[in-house]
Amino acid sequence: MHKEEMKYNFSDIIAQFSIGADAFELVPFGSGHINDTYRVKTPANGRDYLLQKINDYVFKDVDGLMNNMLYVTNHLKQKVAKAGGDPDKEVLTLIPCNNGLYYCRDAEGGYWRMTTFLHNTKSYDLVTTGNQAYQGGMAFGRFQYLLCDMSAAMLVDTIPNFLNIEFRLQQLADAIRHNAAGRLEKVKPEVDFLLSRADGMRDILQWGRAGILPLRITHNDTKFNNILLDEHDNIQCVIDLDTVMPGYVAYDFGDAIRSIISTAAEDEANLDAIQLNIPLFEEFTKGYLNQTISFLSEQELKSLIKGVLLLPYMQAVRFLTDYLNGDVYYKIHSPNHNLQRTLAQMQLLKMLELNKVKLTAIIEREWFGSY
Ligand code: ADP
Ligand code: GN1
Ligand code: MG
Repeated sequence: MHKEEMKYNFSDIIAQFSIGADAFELVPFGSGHINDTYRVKTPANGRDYLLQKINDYVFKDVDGLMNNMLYVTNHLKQKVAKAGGDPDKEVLTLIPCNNGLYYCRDAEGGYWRMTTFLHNTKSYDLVTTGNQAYQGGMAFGRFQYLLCDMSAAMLVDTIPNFLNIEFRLQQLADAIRHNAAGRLEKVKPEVDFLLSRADGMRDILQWGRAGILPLRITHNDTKFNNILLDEHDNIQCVIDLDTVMPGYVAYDFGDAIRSIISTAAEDEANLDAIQLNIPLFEEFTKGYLNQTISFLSEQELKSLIKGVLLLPYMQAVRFLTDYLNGDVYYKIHSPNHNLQRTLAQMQLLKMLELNKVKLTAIIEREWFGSY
């Protein structure tokens, strides 16, 4: 465990959750950029749990966030049970605290929550097989399907304007103006590249405002490692529900493709290694449409390709903004990590732009094939 983590009194924190176990073993877990995650093993009752310190710099309304998570998991559990599935395995289960809530505070005011640990599952940072991609499409498509009858009014925006590109561009403009970390000179070409594309990236937002696209409940962080697959690489559970809130389906489609179509990691330093794996795109699209064809409108279908270009673009804007601000948002593992991430996302965007016609044709073919 890092020195930084030694400062938490884990015994006191874990004692606040109703798990009936004193002795535990704690292992830092996962590769997320936002929360701190630990696997808690409790030899006494033989169960494992997942403990998370919620990043309250990123999520200002933890109470609202946890209410969302409870509504969403309850709704999903009911639907999964109705369909004959196993809600304990296919949906996250929150552990209540002694205070009657589903989160507790530590002595420093930090926020913690716990879920059951789902055994024999895997999450992948990089997709390698067609089946994984297909299962990913099924997982996020089914997630949207199961929530499409839940009222969006039930949920708060856990991060206001989270995937609003105009807001993200405004944040970039502010970061450029303040130049807080003194890094602006170094990233002029990247700033120019991103600003030159800004106008073409507003379509989804404009279609939404014009009522052409419906606001649905979406996941909004559909990186492939936010799905747990079982030991046979079949979908088991969609995780990381912090950003589930009203959104457009193209956001989920585009962000998932961002992590599925690239042959390299999100922060790959060797830009030549970032190529498109189009067969994986095809498989994801098949799985996604298999689950969503019954409720998507034609206009939503047309928006999917826009999401494919928008999400890597928005991610580059967000990474560059954080780089200019001095790395205050995402966890970084090297001094220029946010810049490296920006460059990788820009490279991915260039490859996607070159292949836009081909990718659009695949979506349309799979759409008509699904009827
Ligand atoms: P972050 O917001 O930091 O990305 P996640 O909620 O995605 O946090 O969790 C981080 C990682 O922990 C996931 O990528 C996954 O590997 C693992 N994980 C999360 N929840 C569970 C669970 N209930 N059971 C098993 N593993 C889990
Ligand atoms: C963050 O928590 P994690 O690593 O799943 C971020 C996403 C980004 C992603 C980029 C709340 O997700 O929006 O797409 O990093 N989550 C938040 O890897 O900002
Ligand atoms: Mg995650």
